[in-house]
Order: sequence, then structure tokens, then C-alpha cells
Amino acid sequence: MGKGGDTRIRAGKIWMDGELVPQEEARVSVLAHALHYGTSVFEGIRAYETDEGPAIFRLEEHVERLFHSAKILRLEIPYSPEEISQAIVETVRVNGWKSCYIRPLAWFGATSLGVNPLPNNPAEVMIATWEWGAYLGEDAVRKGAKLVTSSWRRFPGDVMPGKAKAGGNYVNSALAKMDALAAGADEALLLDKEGFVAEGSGENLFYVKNGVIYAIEHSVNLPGITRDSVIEIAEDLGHTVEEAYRVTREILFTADEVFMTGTAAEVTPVSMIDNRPIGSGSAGELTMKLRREYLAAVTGNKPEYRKWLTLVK
Ligand code: PPE
Repeated sequence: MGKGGDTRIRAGKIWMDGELVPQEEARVSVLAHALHYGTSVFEGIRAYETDEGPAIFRLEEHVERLFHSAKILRLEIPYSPEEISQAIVETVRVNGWKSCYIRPLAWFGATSLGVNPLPNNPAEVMIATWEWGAYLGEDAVRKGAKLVTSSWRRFPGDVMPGKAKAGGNYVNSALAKMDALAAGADEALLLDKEGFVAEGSGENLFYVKNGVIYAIEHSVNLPGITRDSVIEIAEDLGHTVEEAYRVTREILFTADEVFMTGTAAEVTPVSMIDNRPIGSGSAGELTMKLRREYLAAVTGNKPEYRKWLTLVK
């Protein structure tokens, strides 16, 4: 899934409403409500290689967020959270991945069209898995990602539900991301209507100033599970972490370090925002320490964070 080259997804067997089917056979109707109106909810989860085989990181929290997203959209998932969790484990196991990205998706199907999705309850559900490397490329992970402020603003909570991981929300993210790439950057920085920093197209944001770690919070942001994990890890390492509200761009320009978190992005340093180098203009020291600790936690190399892992075997 990098830039250029063969970008086809190889998902092996996909779980479709209770059955594991080859990718080519995992099909939906062109009349699916979600395809027309973006009325789907999804999750992004990762499984990592550990000394006890693949382990899924914070499965319970991701499945809980999937159900919260569905509730916000009045979408009925016709399975229990336990059933979805089991199906996720089974899909990873059957495909034999050592590590992979996991994408559960629930959507309003094709019973009827017209804006009202409710005749299409209950939801159709699928779980796909594939190998996915560094989200913003290997260079970004080593040297830091380049961000540009997007001309697309993050939508307020009375326009779209940012706390739901809903398909339609990602039109906003996709527009911002495409423009950022066209401008030669790696990722978009999205501001709210008042100009306060919200998040990236698919990541939460942090900055470091005078040794204190600030976790940017905004009512429109997705409550990141990576963000939550990194806060706990940083505090366990003895660092002070504060939630920062109403952060403006110049606070980031003058920060010592900036980094992004997300399931796909993991912990990715930011070296440049709007053509201004952040700190030294390379990956921040504390950022890289947190990245190492996070990667150690997700791969089972930190006993205190084994509580976050669900073994696949
Ligand atoms: N904000 C947004 C808008 C977002 O999409 C993500 C995850 C996050 C914050 C971080 O959340 P968490 O993964 O729980 O730490 N973005 C997912 C989708 C990426 C994609 O391109 O698709 C992800 O990282 O899986």
C-alpha cells in the first residue's frame, strides 16, 4: 500500500457475515446504502508478531469503539462484541499472518435506497486482514513526516460525528490527504473552523515542550487507542503528559518535538510543518523513545503491557 507500484490489497480470506471466503468472492451489491451515502462504520486494528505467535493489540477496545460508532449511526450489528472479537481472531489465524492490519467494517446494505438507511438494518459485516507496513513510509518513520495545514477544515461535531469511525467522515480525511500529497507533504494537519489544531487525516497529534508531553485533545477528534496507549506508556516512563486543548499552529511550529499516533501510523515523528522545521528538523529524541517503547509493548516485549494483547493461537 505504498506510493506507486503494486498497491493491490492481498487480504486472503475475508470474514463475510459468518463465513470465511476468498477475497475475490467477498462482494457487496452496487446498491448498498453505504456505497451511496457513506453509512458504514469501521475499525483499524493491528496484530503483531510475538514470541507466542501473532497477538492482536487492544482488541476489546477496538471492538467496543466499533459498537459505539454503530450506535451513533443507528446501525445494528447483528453479532455480540464477543462474536466479532472471535471472528477477528479467527480471520487472523486462518490467514496465517505473523503480523497484519485488521479492518472490520459494518454497513447499511442494499435492501432499499433513499437517504433513510434504517430499512437496511441489521448491518452487513466483514473483517479483512492484510500486511501493512509503515503508514507514512519508512522515511517518515526514520526522519520525520512533513505535514501541511489543510485548506479542508475538520468538521464540527454538529456536522459529522468525529467520535464515530464512520465511512462518510473519511471523505474529509481523503480530501485533506490527497491535497497534502499533491503539495509534496506526507500528511495533512486539520484545523477546526476556528483554526485550532484537530488531528491528522488518520492520526492523533502530540507535541513536546520543555520536557512535557502534550496530547492534543479536541471534541471533534477520534478517541485514539494508540494515543491512550502512548499516554500510559509515557507516564509509566516517568514523563508528565498533559491534555492540550485549543492548540494553535504556532504552538506546534515552536514545539521541541511533534509526533502522530494511530493504529496504522503507530508513533510517527513529525519533522516539518508548513515548511518550518520542528525542533532540530529531524525525528525527536523523546518521540523515538516512545516509538521504541510502543513497539516493544505491542510485540509482547514489555510484561506490564501484555494485558493489551490477545493471542491468536
Ligand atoms: N484520528 C483519525 C481520524 C483516525 O482515522 C485514526 C485512526 C486516529 C485518529 C487514531 O486512532 P487509533 O488508531 O485508535 O489510535 N486511523 C485508522 C485508519 C487509517 C487508514 O488510512 O485507514 C488507523 O490508523 O487504523
